[in-house]
Amino acid sequence: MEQTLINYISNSASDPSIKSIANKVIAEQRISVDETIELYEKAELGLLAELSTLVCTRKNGKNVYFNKNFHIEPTNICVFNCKFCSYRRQASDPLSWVMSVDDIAEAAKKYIGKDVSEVHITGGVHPDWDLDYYCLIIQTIKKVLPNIHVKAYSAVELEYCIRKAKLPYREGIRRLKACGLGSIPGGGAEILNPEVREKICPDKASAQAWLEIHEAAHAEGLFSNATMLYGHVESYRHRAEHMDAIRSLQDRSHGFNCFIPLKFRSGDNALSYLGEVNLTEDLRNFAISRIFFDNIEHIKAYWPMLGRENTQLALAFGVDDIDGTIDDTTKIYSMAGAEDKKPRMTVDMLTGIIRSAGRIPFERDSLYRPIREY
Ligand code: V47
Ligand code: SF4
Repeated sequence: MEQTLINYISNSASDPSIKSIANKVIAEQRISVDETIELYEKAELGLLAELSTLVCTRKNGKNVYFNKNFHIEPTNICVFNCKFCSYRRQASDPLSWVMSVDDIAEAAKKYIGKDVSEVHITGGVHPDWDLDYYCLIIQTIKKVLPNIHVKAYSAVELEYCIRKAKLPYREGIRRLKACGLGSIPGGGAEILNPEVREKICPDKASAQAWLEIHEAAHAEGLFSNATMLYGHVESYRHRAEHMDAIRSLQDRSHGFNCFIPLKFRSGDNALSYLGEVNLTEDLRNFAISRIFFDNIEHIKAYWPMLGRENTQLALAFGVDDIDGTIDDTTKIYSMAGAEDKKPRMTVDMLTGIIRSAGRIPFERDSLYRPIREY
């Protein structure tokens, strides 16, 4: 594999600086922010496929991971007003919802006796909720499904409820962990740059707060994910610096399980006029993130957002994780214009996508421990 790649590079017409970056990747050396921008601007798509597959194979062999999960989105009422959000509603809007503790228990009861290992909980930031309520949601689910792994609350939800409780981040996270919190999803990162946040999500947790929350979680022994919302007003430098902030934190804390590029979907939000980037840009972005993160083991393509066929294509651009079955339990992307209005995949569908891309399907748990090869 590596010899083929070296031949490919020496025969290709890539410009000299791209060749030298490629040689660094082959030699397992870290690439810089400026080199990352060069890849975004100039690298050929085929070269990015080869390099990202090399990095992916070194880390994960031919394995592609998925899990058996469902989502609970407890409310779409939110104190914040992100311009890319198609999901948030005012309390007076008929399309708003709020789940009571009983509703949460009912949602969890549907999974009693079913083969699921994870619940992913995230949603709007409700003005009346506090840390105790966030704890109660987790306790309610754990009472119904004692063995389920609870991956819950973006850093935005955590920052809000812990600040409201006037606690240090670590103490707030300790309390949630004591109630059964198992890990933290990657949402709310968007682009970790103050000027970009001012344009797309001016009022919610700052870039610094997002990083501090994840650092606090890692210090408390919880793993987490990191996302990047791309394809709106950001530049390639913003993307590279965003990834650099996450890579630097990972050097210190070692708590990120995976990196998840999220394509901005333009349906029905205040940034709809921007449109969407094309598939080539998505694939380039997956590949470059795989090449960039020498210290994060997994790159996830989130299929409800990207679509099933494009998710399969992404497996040739550094992706080794396609999230899970979801079971029609998320609205964030269907409300933002994703084609799949009922996001649900059976294990047969997930493993079929992986196998027909020439890879090995592996069910994992939420901490990426392999459960079973299919
Ligand atoms: O932070 C919101 C994104 C995120 C839009 O950790 C949008 O395993 C595109 O973080 N177009 C929340 N994206 C979801 C999230 C997530 C999803 C799947 C898996 C994991 C994980 C985490 O959704 C938000 C924001 O970046 N988002 N609106 C939109 N119009
Ligand atoms: Fe609220 Fe999240 Fe939507 Fe922002 S993206 S408005 S924080 S629900």
